[in-house]
Amino acid sequence: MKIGLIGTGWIGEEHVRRLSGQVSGAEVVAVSDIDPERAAAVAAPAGARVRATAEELIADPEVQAVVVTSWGPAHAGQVLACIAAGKPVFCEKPLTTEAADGLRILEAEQAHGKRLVQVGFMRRYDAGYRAIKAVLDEGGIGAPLMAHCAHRNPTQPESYHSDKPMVDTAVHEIDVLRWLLGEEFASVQVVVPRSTSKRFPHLVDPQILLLETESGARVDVEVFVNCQYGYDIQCEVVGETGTVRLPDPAAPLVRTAGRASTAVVQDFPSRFADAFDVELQEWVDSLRSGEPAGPSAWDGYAATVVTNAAVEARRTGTVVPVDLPERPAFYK
Ligand code: NAD
Ligand code: ISE
Repeated sequence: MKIGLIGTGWIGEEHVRRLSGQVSGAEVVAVSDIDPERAAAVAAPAGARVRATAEELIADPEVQAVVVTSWGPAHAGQVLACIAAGKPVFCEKPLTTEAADGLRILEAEQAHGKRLVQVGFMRRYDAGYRAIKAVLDEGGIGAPLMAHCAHRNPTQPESYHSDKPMVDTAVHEIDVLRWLLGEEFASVQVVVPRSTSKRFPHLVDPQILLLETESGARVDVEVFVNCQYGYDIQCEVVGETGTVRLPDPAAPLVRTAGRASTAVVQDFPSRFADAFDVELQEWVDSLRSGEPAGPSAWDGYAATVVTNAAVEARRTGTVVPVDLPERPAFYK
């Protein structure tokens, strides 16, 4: 599968490296970025061409499928251009920053008649989350009633602002809990504890999302992006007859100097490295045998509707309904 990639920033470079190395059956033949020097630096080790614009890359006859790793606000136009060209597109999260743009993608893909879009919600490919999904699907803890989640980053740069905990960070829990519980969210509220002193002054941190699903299950997500001590992802689902908890990454227990300790992972590239590998391999495999099978444009749209509602909930201090239209039969 000959791939073109748009947006050669941090994750774009990681995905070029993966697609040129670990992932079998894939080759990156072209890249593009609004920063041509950056594009050239990422293209060189992969032996890829640099295309001057995203439009030129999508139109390149050698490019069979596209990866979009540009900034969130650029995703919608680039994904729509891929659909117009009839080319499969893997788009990093978020699919769109505005829900209205997500609707345009759903309409365009349905008009095309078959799935082209996959969204980069890589937690669905993490071994621990997949094990939780298997327990839930086989009824191992009965009907799920609650989930308690924490999403902690050690620090964030100054550019990270107070909507980002929802739009950039908790979007992962929003997607993975929709997938684990097999239903949509109906409402969201944001509760704000005292802020940490270890943050840029403009940022509200931590924040707690309180979500309710259509059937009345409750999910709480603590988003704490300046926790200092590491990159820590926690998830426990409580059902009628038991609970299931996301395992921490395997790490040796060290006993020395009167203490027993295990290291905490420091960043998301290490925590989810295997999930990123599996995600891109399964995407390439699905394209070679048909159409993408991972998180769909509907999943990307639904997540954005929830994050948009969460932003409003924090700003207004109210419980905000998640205004989701009926899921089209195309995405069932
Ligand atoms: P980044 O800022 O390092 O890179 C973004 C790149 O896109 C930059 O090189 C920029 O020049 C380029 N760009 C911006 N607008 C463009 C346009 N219109 N056309 C072409 N190139 C354009 O950011 P990043 O950390 O690599 O994040 C990129 C995307 O990946 C974001 O949507 C982010 O949310 C997502 N991401 C996902 C995960 C995950 O865990 N799945 C992790 C990190 C980032
Ligand atoms: C980043 O964009 C990611 O997607 C990471 O998975 C998340 O943990 C981090 O908070 C985001 O900024």
